[in-house]
Amino acid sequence: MEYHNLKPFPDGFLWGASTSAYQVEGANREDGKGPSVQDVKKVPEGTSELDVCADHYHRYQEDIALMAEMGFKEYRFSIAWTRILPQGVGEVNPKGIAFYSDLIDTCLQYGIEPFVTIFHFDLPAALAEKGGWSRRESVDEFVNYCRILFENYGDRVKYWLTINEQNMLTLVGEAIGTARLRKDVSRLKQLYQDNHHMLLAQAKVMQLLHEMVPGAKIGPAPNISLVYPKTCKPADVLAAQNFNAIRNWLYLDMAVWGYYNPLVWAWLEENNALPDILPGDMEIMKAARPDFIAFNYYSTSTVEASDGTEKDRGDRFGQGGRVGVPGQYALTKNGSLPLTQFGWEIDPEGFRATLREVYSRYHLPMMITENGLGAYDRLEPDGSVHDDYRIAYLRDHIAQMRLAINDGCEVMGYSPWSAIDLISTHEGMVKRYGFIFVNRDESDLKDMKRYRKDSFFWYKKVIASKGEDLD
Ligand code: BGP
Repeated sequence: MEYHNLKPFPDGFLWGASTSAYQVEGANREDGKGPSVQDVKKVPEGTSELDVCADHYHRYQEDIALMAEMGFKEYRFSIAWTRILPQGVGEVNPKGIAFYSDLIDTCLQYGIEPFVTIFHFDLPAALAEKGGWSRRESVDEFVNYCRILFENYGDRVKYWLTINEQNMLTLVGEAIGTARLRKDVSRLKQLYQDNHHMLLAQAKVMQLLHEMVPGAKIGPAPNISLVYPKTCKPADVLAAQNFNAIRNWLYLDMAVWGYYNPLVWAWLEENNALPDILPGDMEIMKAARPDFIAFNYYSTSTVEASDGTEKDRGDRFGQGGRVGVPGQYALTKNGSLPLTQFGWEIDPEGFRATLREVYSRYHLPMMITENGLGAYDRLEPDGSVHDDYRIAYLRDHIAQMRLAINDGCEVMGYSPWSAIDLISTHEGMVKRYGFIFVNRDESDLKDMKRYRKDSFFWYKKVIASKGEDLD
């Protein structure tokens, strides 16, 4: 669809950006914080440890002042479960409560809405030791943690996100350092049992927030991107439907409607991997409803029909996938899309297509909680950083988002990844995403000084013009 007169971004559109605790804060052994699975995992060879990161824990005031200078209307950050409850359950850590309380107040002083992710890949190590999400008790442990958050911050935080990228935790949990595989059940059965517990925990928490803080809003935050068929051969189209169901719709069908996606159900059944569901679980899922759908989008995926020989070799194929699933789909390169310096496909039109598809399936307002470009940025002697490639990526995605709004999609806000440089999930400090450059490298912490990249000034202009001026 083409438009001659574009509608503007809606009033109150939430422009901002995102981070997550274990990637940005550092101070991972300070002030009573307990270890999370991220703190105890072995970081990929040659990449930075997660003990200092961007040192946001000590410098958040300076960082939020810079976000305010860009004109942010919201800041999406995550709360580290192990700052609040060092062992995941039990004793509450007052210093952890105070830290996020101060961070929230700092945002509010600048008129920035805190957009809080409750859980972003950093399960308490103490709970992981016991079996993490594979245990039924994990549901109540998560609800207990959330109750503490709602009691302490519910008076100030209007927007909550349950679980960051639950679909990636299920699809590539090993790559994120979160999945712990048991010996007594198949890999598939365990992953989808864990997934069932997370879905149930999410449903309970959405209801809990609505009871405890009337008016507050909550939603899931999976990584959603449309899956294309490689060709128009019907077998490729069926393969794309399979992966769309496994990668995307399972999570949103459950969060919004409270039922298991039938294609995924049939696949799990065929493989003796159906999760154990207790009486009452499905009623809880059905009764809960999110206020919006948040999702992270980096690029689309492309698949073709499986020839039945794909093997799970444990390596990633782009974001959110391995080689494929025999009998379901085979991942393949798109072939018509440019790549980032780190080999990720770039597909702004796919962003519009994804927004259209999600909205037509679920009819809920959408919040974009991640989108961005990881690159090797260079700090010039005069303190500038010329990241025109990032500006181009963001500009093209914002333009497509505006077209999607004109297509009738309801979009609440845009919170790209990341507000400030931080440690990448897999590729260390050298893979930078931020508007703000942090002067450190993989192992040398240098002076950690903050510098405004070219994208900082550009995004400031975008926000000031309410998305009209993208040049
Ligand atoms: C998302 C995660 C983020 C972030 C981002 C970029 O999947 O929610 O935590 O890491 O991807 O990925 P990477 O750091 O691997 O480049």
